[in-house]
Amino acid sequence: MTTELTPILTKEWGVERSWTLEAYEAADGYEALRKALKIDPAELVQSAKDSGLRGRGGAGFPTGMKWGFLPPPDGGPRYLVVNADESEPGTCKDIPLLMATPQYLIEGMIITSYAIGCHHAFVYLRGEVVHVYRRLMEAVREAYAAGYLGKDILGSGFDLDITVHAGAGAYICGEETALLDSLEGRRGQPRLKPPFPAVAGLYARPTVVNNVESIASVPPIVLHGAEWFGGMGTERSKGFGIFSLSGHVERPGQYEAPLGITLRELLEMAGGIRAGHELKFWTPGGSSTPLFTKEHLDVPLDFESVGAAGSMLGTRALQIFDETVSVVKAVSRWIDFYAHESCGKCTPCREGTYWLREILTRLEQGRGVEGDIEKLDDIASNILGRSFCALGDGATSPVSSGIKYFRAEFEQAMTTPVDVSFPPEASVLF
Ligand code: L3W
Ligand code: SF4
Repeated sequence: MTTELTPILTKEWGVERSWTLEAYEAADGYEALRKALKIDPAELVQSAKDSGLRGRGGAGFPTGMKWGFLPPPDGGPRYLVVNADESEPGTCKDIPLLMATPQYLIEGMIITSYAIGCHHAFVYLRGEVVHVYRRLMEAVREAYAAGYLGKDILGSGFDLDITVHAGAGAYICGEETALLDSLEGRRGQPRLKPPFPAVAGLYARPTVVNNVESIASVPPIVLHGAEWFGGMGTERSKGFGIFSLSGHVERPGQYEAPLGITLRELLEMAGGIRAGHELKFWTPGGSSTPLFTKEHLDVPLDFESVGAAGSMLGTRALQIFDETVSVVKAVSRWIDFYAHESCGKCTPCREGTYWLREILTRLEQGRGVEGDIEKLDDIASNILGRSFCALGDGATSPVSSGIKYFRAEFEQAMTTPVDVSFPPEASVLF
């Protein structure tokens, strides 16, 4: 695996005051916009398609294809909404990106808006991250002052305004249609799809909803070309991505690399598993993706290979756990999260996550009731595929995969409290 073409999005991280417009311009910032404004918008959409860029928010949907789903202009508004509600457990790439180089996102938003014919774009930011909100607001102010936003951008005749909106701290508002409801001032709950946002999104108008990292990837694609981007990664998972490594690694953090890199290679960059310990289990893309074990160290981290190995690439949030962690306890903490964040709209998820939590709580305490493990599996399989949105499906991932790979631990927990069967440092992460 060659990583010599990266880093790209993270290359300026660590540069003094990297978040300022001055620092961004000194590193070729806004060169891509200057180039894009001279290109026909339809050509930019085609170039996004040719690059093979796929959504970086979890689902991996082709970005250029999504832009291409917008119906032809009808004289009314169309919107770009950037999903910056980063909340998937373990995911920590968009927020560091916004803190280090917010202009990357703004430049990407301007180019994307120009390509799709949008004149008012929004960023929906996770509500808890007030420091990021301040940074982004200041970056937007700087971009307006320099003529990159507002009327007649760089003399091109193209106008764009950006509104930054902070949510109120609900995981479900990362689901694109719940996000749109929340942005419209309603309680954030998923909408029935279709219609997809591309047809009827914000204020029932055609809307593109893209993740922060997807849009930040647009300026380098415009600057260096679709072929350059497609030259990295694998045949169907092209380009680079930010992998967030957390947990029991020597140097946790964000590692940017071409898609298709393996955990073994990433661990080499991150100094390995903490000294004296060994890998036990990990998530390839946040807690909504089925767990992997040390058997999966060499699975290429691209959409296809991770899928073929029984999980999902998701947000590339690699949460790493060594042998001191109880799988039952980890799964139980994740289910606490899903039960708390379930929006309550549909029965399988609302009731199912409640019952998963009840059973896992008693297993953690060594108070299992005969048939509990089978019930966990049964509840999970009744949530999966029957929920209104991906949150319900995601909640089943740690449960089903935890039992699949570590059934003996669940059986032990029927009669032995987890804290007795694991050493004290087991609570390092939970
Ligand atoms: C128009 C069609 N548009 C699909 C669009 C759709 C959406 C995108 C992907 O879930 C996953 C989930 C989490 N015409 C279309 C169309 N689209 N068909 O394509 O859609 P979809 O439904 O496949 O996925 P989704 O509902 O967006 C996202 C997983 O990501 N996840 C990540 C969570 C991430 C966070 C975070 O903190 N960043 O919460 C983790 O695994 O489980 O499977 O735009 O409109 N015919
Ligand atoms: Fe709400 Fe869960 Fe149903 Fe999604 S799956 S609509 S979060 S109750």
